[in-house]
Amino acid sequence: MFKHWTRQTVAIAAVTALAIGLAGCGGTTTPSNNTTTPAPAATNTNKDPIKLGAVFILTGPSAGYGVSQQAGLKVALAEINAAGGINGHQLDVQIEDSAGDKDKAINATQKLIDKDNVLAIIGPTLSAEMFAAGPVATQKGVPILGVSNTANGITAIGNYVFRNSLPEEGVLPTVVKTAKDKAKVANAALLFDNQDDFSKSGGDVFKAAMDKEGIKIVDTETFGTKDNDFGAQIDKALAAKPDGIFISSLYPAGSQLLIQLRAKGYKGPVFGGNGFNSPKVFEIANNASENLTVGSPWFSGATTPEATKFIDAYKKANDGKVPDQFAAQAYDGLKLMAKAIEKANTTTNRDKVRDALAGITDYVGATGKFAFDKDRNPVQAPFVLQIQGGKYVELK
Ligand code: 1QQ
Repeated sequence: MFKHWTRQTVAIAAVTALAIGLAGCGGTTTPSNNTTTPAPAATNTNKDPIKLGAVFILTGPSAGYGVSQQAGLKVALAEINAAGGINGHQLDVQIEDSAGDKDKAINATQKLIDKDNVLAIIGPTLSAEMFAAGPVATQKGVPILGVSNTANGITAIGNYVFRNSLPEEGVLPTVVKTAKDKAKVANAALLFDNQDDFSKSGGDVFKAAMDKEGIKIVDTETFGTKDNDFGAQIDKALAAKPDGIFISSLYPAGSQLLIQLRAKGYKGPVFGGNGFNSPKVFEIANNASENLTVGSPWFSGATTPEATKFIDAYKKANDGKVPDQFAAQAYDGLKLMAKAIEKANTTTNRDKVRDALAGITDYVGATGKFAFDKDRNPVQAPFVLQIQGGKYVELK
């Protein structure tokens, strides 16, 4: 079962883990600066670069997620290389486009392993893609680190599968509690995409959390990933007179659903899952996204030194754009992988990298204090955020 942490308990646990980690191994950190273009190797230029792969959605309707991931990863890559690389080796990341397609995710993973001979892989973007590509990496013994997969069961794919993205199981219960305690929701409608693994899993997690909190689900509706007319589902949901609506969906369908929900006159609160943690939501849904409440381990108003450093570097490299959760998790993901490779002190041994990654319990990244649990899932606590004026604002 996923532990329900608050940001405070995580802070204490991580500080304890840090103390133990430092006592045990001397603790290494990757020095870095704000440079966003790769610098030449600081010292030993004749060392071969270390090659990693990444699989992100860079085209198609859900590209907003992957384009942010690529931008976040590139900020981390520039920092790592500007600081001299990993044990004197520059880092090279081959990025492949999965387009949100399971087969393309499998092909990209196979290509990265068989042709590019990468040491490890970051991604793919969707849980559905990881369920397809994760077994390939596992079978070939290549560590694969999801930086945005939040469905239940991701790391159960196999021993080489990791994620630094907080599962919905660790986020949505906090959102549901907020719905009950602050928005006084007692009767809810639940709408989710039942074709996409993440969205479906989020629907299950929402339901379990509402059952636990005693929120009555007065209607449940499903839809497809590519649907764009939600009239029938909205009519049925509103007929049940819910005082709160919960949605688990990727942003293309989710944003249209928000627009149509408000167009049909629904004025009550709406709560969403991880798919809504993209600025694409207010780009597409505009005013209809106002007051949408979500949960996330990333808050772009975070003021820790690590978050501030990342936000500044990201803005510098991306025309002043504020990084979203997907950028932050990809940035932290590459830093975690670099730290594991440094500790494993190898350029070729994937098993050593896997073991070093599994041993990370004392990391502090842009998204805060971080540890892998024994099942290679992250230990982190979420913020509850609300879209206000086209921005995510923390709800305290
Ligand atoms: C998943 C998700 C999506 C929202 C990632 C983009 O959380 O597929 O697991």
